[in-house]
Amino acid sequence: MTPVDKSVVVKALKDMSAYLQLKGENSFKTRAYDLAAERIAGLTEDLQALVEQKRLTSLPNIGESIGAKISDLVLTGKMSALEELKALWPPRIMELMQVQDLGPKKAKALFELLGVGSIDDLEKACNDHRVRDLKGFGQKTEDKLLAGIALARRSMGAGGRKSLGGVEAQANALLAWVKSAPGVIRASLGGSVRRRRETVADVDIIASAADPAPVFEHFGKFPQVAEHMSSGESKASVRLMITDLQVDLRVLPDEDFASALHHFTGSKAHHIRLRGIANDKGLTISEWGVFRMGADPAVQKKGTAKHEGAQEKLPIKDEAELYALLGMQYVPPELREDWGEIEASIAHTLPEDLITADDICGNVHMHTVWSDGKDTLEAMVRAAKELGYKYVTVTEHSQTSNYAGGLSLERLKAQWGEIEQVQEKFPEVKLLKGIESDILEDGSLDYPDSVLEQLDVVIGSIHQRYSQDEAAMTKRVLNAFDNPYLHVWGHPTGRLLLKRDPAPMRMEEILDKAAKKGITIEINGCPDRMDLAAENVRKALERGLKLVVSTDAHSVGELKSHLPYAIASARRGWVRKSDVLNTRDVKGFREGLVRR
Ligand code: DGT
Ligand code: CA
Ligand code: ZN
Repeated sequence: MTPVDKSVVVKALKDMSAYLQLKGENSFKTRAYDLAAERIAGLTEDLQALVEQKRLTSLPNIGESIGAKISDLVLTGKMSALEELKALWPPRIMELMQVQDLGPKKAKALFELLGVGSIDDLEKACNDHRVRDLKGFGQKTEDKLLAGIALARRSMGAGGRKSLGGVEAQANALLAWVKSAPGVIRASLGGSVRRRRETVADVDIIASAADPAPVFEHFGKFPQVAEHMSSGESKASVRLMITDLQVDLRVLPDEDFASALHHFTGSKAHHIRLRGIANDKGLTISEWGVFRMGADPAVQKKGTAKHEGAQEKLPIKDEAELYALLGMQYVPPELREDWGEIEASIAHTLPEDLITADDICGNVHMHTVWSDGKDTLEAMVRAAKELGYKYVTVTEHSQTSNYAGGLSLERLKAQWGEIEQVQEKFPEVKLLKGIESDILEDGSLDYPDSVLEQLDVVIGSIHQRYSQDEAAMTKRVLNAFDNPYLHVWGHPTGRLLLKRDPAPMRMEEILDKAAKKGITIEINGCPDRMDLAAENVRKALERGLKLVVSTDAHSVGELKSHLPYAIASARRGWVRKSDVLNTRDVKGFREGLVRR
């Protein structure tokens, strides 16, 4: 049995809470599931082991009943209680909860009185003015709901995309499952997941085996499969429970694996360009492999069709060979977007030293229990040491972020005492005193200069008043860059993937000023942020700006788990090791932070 990923358990518990709310259960009961979800999310022990050793209920907030449901999911791949609850409602009922001002009570009423079971139904009911006559609704509510629907549609993402961070664990679990299928020789993720786009529509897996049938059979038995959507000779698709993730599996003979992996990694835009280049060299590239076209022009014309007859199929052992055949430098998957990589690859000028996680030697941007982090400073530093970090920057929230436990001046200074103590315990990890200071509405930072001056690392971030227009937001950031103590611009656009758009701002102008002032730009690895986005990272590099690749860790687990998302954005933005300050030793890192 493949272990069920923790994130799936967390989602299942949250769904339990939501469906119980819909049913009208009391808040005491539903809250218990939310608390349990939080507990599992923050778990550092192995969940599978806890279940097998029947130790779940030793955790705070996990009682007998919830514990049994978690065990059910972990051991069988599905949570029967949740599936039973879900069966009582139309499949898309939970969409309604995405609409602002629409809680479980109203959703229930809308379903029971009007048969509304999805956002589409709701929109229709509002447009037909059927909602306003319901008790407790009215015309105003109807208008508000329509506005809320538009917003919800946007936040649910165009075409139901999901965040990379939200699907990756399940995708990897399924990949491991496919690798264990009878006869599988090679298997890999493909598509946008392999290119590490921040949002993905589905998961693509490519595998090789002499006989695909047993592989598909095994694939269909993955414990979390909710629905078999389609299956053919070389492809099968399933939808997974709880996350609703769609996964396509393709199985081919091993000799076709490399070219198929390349094809199904995409992107489409990259491939369209490649096909043109191939054609010029008398080659065709397609999902069936790489072929040399026959001399006969009639055959040449057929090049993009089925490839029989006079065409010679070329053996491709790996993707590097495919690019070499085209006279091109190997293009890493993250770069395959037709964002200039084709030209650079032909000219052999793609960066050879793209940043990797192993290059990072200091952890930048973290929170502890002093603000809204879950773990103590000592626990964070111990974990940082175990992960091999040579230094950490202690950057709590500042006083304006009181909702996130932001530090008053007194508490900031009190923390310096603890930093000294922890430093003595862990001489191997250099602790740098810092802050994540709010950039206030007018662009000023949240502490007086006399305090900022005493800090090793000052990150400035926007946390409130996102609703400013482009002019005001741009001015706010430009003003912040005039502060001589600001080192790093934190999660620059404030976006939350699929939830909140980037704040409107004139990015080029802002980056120009950052370059002039020597501001460092953060690539934030929180999987809900991945901010700055790759396309803007490119713009920062064009201006010679330095970057930090940061975790924004709020717990011990996130010190490790967030880094890959920052690295993904960095690589997609063509970042080299030398562009990133926290690939340097502590001395080099500090020298890179400019005080003006
Ligand atoms: P997604 O799923 O929207 O997040 O993005 P992708 O890139 O994973 O797109 P997907 O799953 O439709 O297809 C995976 C790859 O397969 C894609 O990047 C390129 C290749 N592919 C799929 N359909 C076509 C097609 O019609 N033409 C070409 N040239 N390639 C295709
Ligand atoms: Ca895909
Ligand atoms: Zn922040």
